[in-house]
Amino acid sequence: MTASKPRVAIIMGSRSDWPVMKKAAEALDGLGVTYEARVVSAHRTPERMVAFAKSAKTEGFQVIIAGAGGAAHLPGMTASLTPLPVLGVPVPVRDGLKGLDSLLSIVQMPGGVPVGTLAVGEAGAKNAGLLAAQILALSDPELAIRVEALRQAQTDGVPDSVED
Ligand code: RP5
Repeated sequence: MTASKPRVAIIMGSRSDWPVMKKAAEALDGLGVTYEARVVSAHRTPERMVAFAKSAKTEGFQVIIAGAGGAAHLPGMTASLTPLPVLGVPVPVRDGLKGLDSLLSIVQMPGGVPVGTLAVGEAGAKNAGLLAAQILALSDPELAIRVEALRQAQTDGVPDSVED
């Protein structure tokens, strides 16, 4: 958790999702975006999920990143209960279907209740953090400068030769 008021909520169905979901937290840290990470399970703590989703906007969150694996209902259920944008991260579960189950559970939302679904696993979590920052940057010029600088540094860091 960061010190000042969190702008992004990172929620996940289980502590076991954190090794993947911390990539979202790292992306936000890198851009100086405040966040709070919580375990909120659609299946094991449904009332916690409802309470969180219903109060997220009044708590001051502006974007929600929701990661879950297997029968990954957390992003969609959360999106059904809040007007905030929800970014869904499919977490690959070791004993599951390697993330395909998570992906399909999150991406196939009915029309009218959008979840912005990212890639399976760490790349998806990282991109969820970056995308949350880009959303916030629309109304935060200083953050927009940091987002653009990061993208430029990434571009500058790609060599055009295959050898050193
Ligand atoms: C989902 O079940 C969680 O998001 C997690 O990805 C998966 C497995 O959870 P654990 O059994 O590891 O707690 O709800």
